[in-house]
Amino acid sequence: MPHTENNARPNLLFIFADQLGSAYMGCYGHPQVRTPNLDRLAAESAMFEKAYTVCPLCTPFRGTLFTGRYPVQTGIYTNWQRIGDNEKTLANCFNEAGYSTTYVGKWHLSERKHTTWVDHKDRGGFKDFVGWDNGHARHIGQKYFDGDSPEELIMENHESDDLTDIACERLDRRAKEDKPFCMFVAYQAPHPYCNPPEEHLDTYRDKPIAYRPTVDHDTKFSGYGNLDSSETIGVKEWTERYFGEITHLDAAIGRLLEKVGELGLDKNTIIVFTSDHGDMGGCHGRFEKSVPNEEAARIPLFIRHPQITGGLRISAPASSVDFMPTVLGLCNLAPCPTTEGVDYSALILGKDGAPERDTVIMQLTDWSCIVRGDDKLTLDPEGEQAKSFFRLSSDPYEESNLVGNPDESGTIGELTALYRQWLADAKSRA
Ligand SMILES: [Ca+2]
Repeated sequence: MPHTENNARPNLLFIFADQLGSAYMGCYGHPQVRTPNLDRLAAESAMFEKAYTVCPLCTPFRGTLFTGRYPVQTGIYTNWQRIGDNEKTLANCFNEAGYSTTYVGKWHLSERKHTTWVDHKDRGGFKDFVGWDNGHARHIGQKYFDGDSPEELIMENHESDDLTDIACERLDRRAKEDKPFCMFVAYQAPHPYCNPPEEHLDTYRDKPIAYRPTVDHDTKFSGYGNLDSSETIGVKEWTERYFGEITHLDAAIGRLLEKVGELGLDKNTIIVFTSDHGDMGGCHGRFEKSVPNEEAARIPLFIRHPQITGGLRISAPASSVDFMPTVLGLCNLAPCPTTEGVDYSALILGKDGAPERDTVIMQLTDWSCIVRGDDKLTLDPEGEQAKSFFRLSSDPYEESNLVGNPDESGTIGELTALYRQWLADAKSRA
């Protein structure tokens, strides 16, 4: 019997992008980037208006996603680290509850620095695994590995298309099984260097671009995805390619969502869409991530639940540390005692007295950040020195650093104390 009936054990399809900031999506207000399929999914979902990654970098994001714990607790602060053997993972919880667990796509959560087979011990507990560890290849000719075979396979087409085919084939398999599934699909798009098909590049090429106001047009991009080290591209070409890659990703995800409907899985499948972090896109003179700026730190987050009709907008802030407790809650699984985040399932389902977080914490090796409402304070990792303070309500593009402004010293002191208390508590639970 296919597991499509509405019951207490819904399926989970968790789709996430790599380097897609919410600032670059139609449903989050971008005036130009076309994301019609994701916009539709957002309109049918509980959409978080303000979601932050816990850490704007691949591996630490993934370390938190699959443990529900902060970098200071997992020790995963940088790329090329693995989940510790003593951590209880999201897939462990779903396996114990009788779900099948499937991972499709880019993993990037081990100590290997090249595109390789992912060893069983590094798979975070996922039982069916098709993907690869790390590796960027201009999205064309991506290597991957299927299941238990170390045989190297190559994606013949654009990776977003072939990955969607693989995910659809896995959905076919899961739909025939007599148990619920937990399936993650991790796209590498729109991680630069972007290489979208011509039709999507043409949507933006040589058109007037709606840049964010802080873009520095002299910024140069280099170094990723087989670009020669001497080769650089400017903001205009970078942006055309990035926007095209996002629109192509949107089309691919549209196809995946269609498959869910064709198989009749939409009646009992929770669908999550998010990303690990964003990209600066030339703002303040830089590309890439690893900084607390909104362009890099704010991520899309929407969750379509069979019980949500007509969509829901959630203004409470969310962090990627909340993802694990929230999906466990939505699937009616027991909470995992080691997770740190807020279980937002009650809020998503409109229950009274549902918990919400007041502050969001971000961490990286050389900075930490606390956001409360529209106040955003960045500090050194131990919280001893303020680096920047912005009031996003009046300064959404973070142009006026208020550290040193005597009018703000009270708020900065208060947020610093909150951060230090949080850090002490988090360390005590590490
Ligand atoms: Ca990433």
